[in-house]
Amino acid sequence: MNDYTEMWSELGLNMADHDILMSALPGLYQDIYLSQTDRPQGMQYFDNLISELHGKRIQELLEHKQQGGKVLATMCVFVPEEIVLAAGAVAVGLCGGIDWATPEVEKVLPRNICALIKSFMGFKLGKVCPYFEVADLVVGETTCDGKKKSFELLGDYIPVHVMETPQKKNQIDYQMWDAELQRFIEVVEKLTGNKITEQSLQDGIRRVNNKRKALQRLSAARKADPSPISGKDALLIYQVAFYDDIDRFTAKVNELCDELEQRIEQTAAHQSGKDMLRIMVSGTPMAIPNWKIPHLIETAGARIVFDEMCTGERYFQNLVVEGEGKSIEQMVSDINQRSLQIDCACFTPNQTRIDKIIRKSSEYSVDGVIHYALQSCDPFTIEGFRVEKQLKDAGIAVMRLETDYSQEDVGQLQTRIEAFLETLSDRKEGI
Ligand code: BJ8
Repeated sequence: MNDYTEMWSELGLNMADHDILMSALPGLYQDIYLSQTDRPQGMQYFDNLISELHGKRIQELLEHKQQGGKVLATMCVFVPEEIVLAAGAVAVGLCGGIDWATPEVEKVLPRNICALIKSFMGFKLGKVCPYFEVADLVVGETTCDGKKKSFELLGDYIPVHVMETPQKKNQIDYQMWDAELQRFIEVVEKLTGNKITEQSLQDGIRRVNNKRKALQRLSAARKADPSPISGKDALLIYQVAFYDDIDRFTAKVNELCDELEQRIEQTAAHQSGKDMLRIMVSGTPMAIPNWKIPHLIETAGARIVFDEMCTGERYFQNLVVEGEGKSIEQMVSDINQRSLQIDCACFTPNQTRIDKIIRKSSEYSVDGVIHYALQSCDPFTIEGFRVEKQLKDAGIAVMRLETDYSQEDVGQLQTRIEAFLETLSDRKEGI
């Protein structure tokens, strides 16, 4: 492995704590990922990315900055990457999948706030995340109250621009979001010093759509029975999608899909996913390295075939309508239309999400749905009740789990997941 010590030190990371963080990752990755058998060859690229999580990509971002480029850090799929690219900047998603610097965080945030928010705050306060240190601007949003208020605090440590996101799928919120997108163009142009043109926005839309199309292709491959890739591997790809170089990532996902499609054609040649229960996971996004629930599900012998999360289908399910000769206003409206199809629990009402879970359960021949919410995440925890009721009414087996990033409840979760899978097996066998 390359030595990036000097780079991390120049970025001002807390080197002792960063060492502790990075020394935990290889063991965790070995246990959760590399111990899997019959993985597609194409996963090698993504394994390398994880082993270089704070290395090569950070180096690339620094090179981009040396050439005058800017880096914007984001935490939500509402933030339009198309506009960032159109101004010649790069968007990177900030992780928030592990507890960090909790005592420091709890000096500025309440204890019972969701783990994702505490985590990103901890990464900044603890100075262990090079993506935070490389970023010129954090683009926050008002999706949920916890994030909205936390971005105010985060603004004490790094420049933050907060976008007011729609809460309802109606004309008023459409117009409000349109104005927010226009304002975002101004912010990005000012930061980068680059004017967004019709051509550059059209290119940005095309590049992000290509990434989404590759991810849609991956998702389509998982429909096959047996599914040719583990849910954990698919999740990793969805997580990496937020920070890898967009065009290289798209090409690598397409290469992997070539392999998966071949696997599907030659089912007998791979054992991956054979005779396993097929599970959908739905709920709060899972940021790197939050692999706890998928690992428990798949070690219990089931296979996740669909992720109804923002680290999953919500990220790429719809494309921005493309077309030649459009004005910037028309393209912004296209981006807007797509945003209003995201079915985040921050919307009210959000029936389209439940309808989609029911529809996809059938399309992906799912045996059961595990609804996952981070503790203290009001939008997803509350919506979980409705999801459970309507799925049960539709005859779909469902279990709701609430957890955080600690390992303390692993035994309890394992027991519940195994019991749920047992009921699914009995149901399948008609017992
Ligand atoms: S579009 S899901 S990425 S907001 S877990 S911080 S909701 S209290 S992450 Fe999300 Fe955008 Fe929606 Fe997707 Fe708040 Fe819940 Fe915490 Fe959450």
